[in-house]
Formats: sequence, C-alpha cells, structure tokens
Amino acid sequence: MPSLLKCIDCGREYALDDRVTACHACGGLLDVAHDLDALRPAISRELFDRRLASWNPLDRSGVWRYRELVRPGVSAAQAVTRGEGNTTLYTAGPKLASYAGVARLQLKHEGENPTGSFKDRGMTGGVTQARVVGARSVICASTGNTSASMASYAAIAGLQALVFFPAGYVALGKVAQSLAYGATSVQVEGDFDDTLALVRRACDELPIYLLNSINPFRLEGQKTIVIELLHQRGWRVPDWIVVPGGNLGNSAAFGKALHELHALGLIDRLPRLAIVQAEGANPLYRSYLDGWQVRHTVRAETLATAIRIGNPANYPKAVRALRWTDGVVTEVSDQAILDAKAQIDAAGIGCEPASAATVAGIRRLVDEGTIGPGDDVVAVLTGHLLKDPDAVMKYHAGALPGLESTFANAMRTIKPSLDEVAALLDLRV
Ligand code: AN7
Repeated sequence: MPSLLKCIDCGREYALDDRVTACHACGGLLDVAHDLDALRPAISRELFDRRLASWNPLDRSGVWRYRELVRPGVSAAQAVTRGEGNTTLYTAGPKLASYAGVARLQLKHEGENPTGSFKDRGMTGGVTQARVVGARSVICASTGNTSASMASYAAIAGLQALVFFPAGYVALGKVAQSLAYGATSVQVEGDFDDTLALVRRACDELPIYLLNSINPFRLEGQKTIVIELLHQRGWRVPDWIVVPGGNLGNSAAFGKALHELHALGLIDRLPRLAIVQAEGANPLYRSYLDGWQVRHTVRAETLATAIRIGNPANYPKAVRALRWTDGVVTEVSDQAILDAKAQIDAAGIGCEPASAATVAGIRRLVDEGTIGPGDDVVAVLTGHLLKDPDAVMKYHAGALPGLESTFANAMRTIKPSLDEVAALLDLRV
C-alpha cells in the first residue's frame, strides 16, 4: 500500500498528493502514514551508509537520504533541496557537560542548516509538496525561522512566499533573511497565535498553500533530525533526546520518527523525549502537570522569541510523542535560558536563545533526579547564534532589564599601547 495522508482524530484518509493540510471532515491534524511492512525490506542501515558516498543530490541531502521515510517515490526533479541537514553532532567538552550536569552530552546543531535553523529540513519537504500539488503561493505565520526558511525554498522553487510575523517580536537576523530572499513580508498586530489563526483562515478562503508545521510534509522532513543523529551514532540509542517546545512540530516529528524506526527494526529501543518550554510560554508543561486533563493556552512572553507561542498547533501529536517515548516536559526561566546560551556560545558552538532552553532544561531535570548524571543525552540546538544578535549584545553588555548577565564577556577599549595589550593576557587566567 502506498503512503497516504490520514487524520489522527477521525482516521479519514486522503491521497498523498491531495492539497489538504488539515482534515476536511473534523479539522484534525494529518499524518503522512507509511506502510511500514512494505518499507521494511526496502530500507537498511547499509542503504543509508551507501548514500553517504554518493553525489546524487537526493543522497547528499540529510533529509532525502532517508527519503523512503519522508516521501517515498520522490524524484530528484521534484525535490526542492539545498543539501539541508548533514549537521554536526558535537560532543560537549567537560565544562559544558558539567554545567548541564551530565557526563555524556552531545549537541546536534540544526543551526548549521542552509538558512540557519532546523526549519530547512521541514521546508524541503513542504515546498517539494507545494510543487507536487501545483501551488503558486505559499504562506506561513512565523516567529522568524520558518519564514526565513520558507522564503529561501520558495525563491528556489519559483513560488510566491507570503510571511506573516507577530509585530515587534521577531529577531533581527530572521526578518533580514525574509526580506532578502524576496518574500512578501507582513507584520501582524498581534502575537504568533493570532497570526497563525489569521493565516489558517486565509488558506481556507484563498488559493494559498499552508507551510506551517500543521502541514504534515514539514514534519516528515523534521523527522530526519532524529534519524540522522541516530545514523551518526551508529544507531546507538541515547537515553534522552532533549528539544525546545514552541509550536511542537519537532516534538511531534521526533516521536513519529522514533516510533517508525523502532517498528522498522532500525533501533532496538526508544530514547526518552524531554521537551523544554520557556516559563512564560509553557502551555504544554501546564497540561503535562495536569495529567493531560486540560489543553492549556497562555498569552506567551519570553525573550526566546522563537518559542513565544501560547497555543501550540501540534499539541495532540506532541502528547502522542510523549506517550510513545515515556517522555517528560519541563520549563525554564529566561535567566536560565540566557545563562545556558552563554555557556553553549563560550564552548565555541553557539546557538540562539530558544535552542539553549535544552541545556537549561537538562540542568533542571538532573537537579530534580529525572535525568541521571550518568545518562547519555543528546540536545538539539535548533537555531544559529547569529539569528538573534540583539540578545547576544545586550547580554554581554549587561543591558537586559531584570536579568543578570551571569557570564558576561564585556567589550573592552584600550589605547594603542603594547602595555595594554600585555595586560590583556592575564585576563583569562
Ligand atoms: C530556533 O519559526 O515557530 O516546537 O515560526 O525557531 O517545532 O515549533 C519557530 C520555532 C525552537 C520551536 N527553536 O520549535 C517559527 C517557529 C527555534 C525555533 C522552535 C522554533 P517547534
């Protein structure tokens, strides 16, 4: 049986090349449902290894290398790819690992994607599908990274890109990218949740194709973060995979990836998923504490603007992912996020604030005894350091109101004198 689209609530099915992005019958989220029994003989660890030595553009992409698990049957002519993925899996040095509180910490740096965030993995899936269904215009609501990625991939595919931002709350690097890649860029007087609601209404009424992570082809691409990191580890499963939670697309995608890899026999057990939210944008954490009795929403507020989201669209799929993986949810303060970021940055790796919620979250979960100090932990860094230069400069200048710049590295000014240079040598010891 070929892969198809299937509503996770009512089970209604649609053909894979249907233009639908949410169930027409009940409004539920759609899965790209693969026939795992049919796929099992077609894929193997050796197949993925072989593709690492190939120059075929599909094999070179860290998404399409795993195409049987993303969109079976995709052709090189159809795929809109920038060779995304192939991101480094860093092993944290002793200083960063001890800050996090675990001996074994790896960081999968999704900020190394072509537009500087994990969104490129989803967007190659989504924009490829936009071409398959014959879309001319694509749209997203975005806290910034989705828009940067969609603007780039739409430009490559020759589609009109419409990006809608919550006015005033998008980091500088991300706005700059959307304008530069030629997207029609709009600020909406509202927050992300208002903006996404508007965009969804527009897609119901107008001939525009939705590329938020409600679109199931986005999530199929984002699954490859987990697939690639396991491939990099020789399919050795860590104890924990830790990810920030905003609209919960990654959380949803990771759960589906792990569930499928396990069913296909590529991994022999499941890691536990830990989702970390900002304290001021913590609807999933609230529902987790309530034992999933209530689907909470909040008016979101955090300096980590990427995850300033109060009504996450992928909530049901994230809950499913947590059930599949015996997962946990936690929350961290902006202070903890920025201090963890300073540690990741000073380790020479670097990331944007939302990504650093992972290390702050690990620290908290170790403190609470949920993660053991001897556990094998992989954190996913979702965005590049340069996405939010304002946050970096203000932190190191001690200029963030109400927050301590615990690990500030202040700019110094000297006279052009050798003595003053010599004096600098002592500053680091
Ligand atoms: C760096 O770009 O929602 O929980 O519109 O940019 O999968 O939504 C960005 C989200 C984490 C949260 N880290 O991921 C957008 C947007 C970074 C991000 C998240 C985002 P999800």
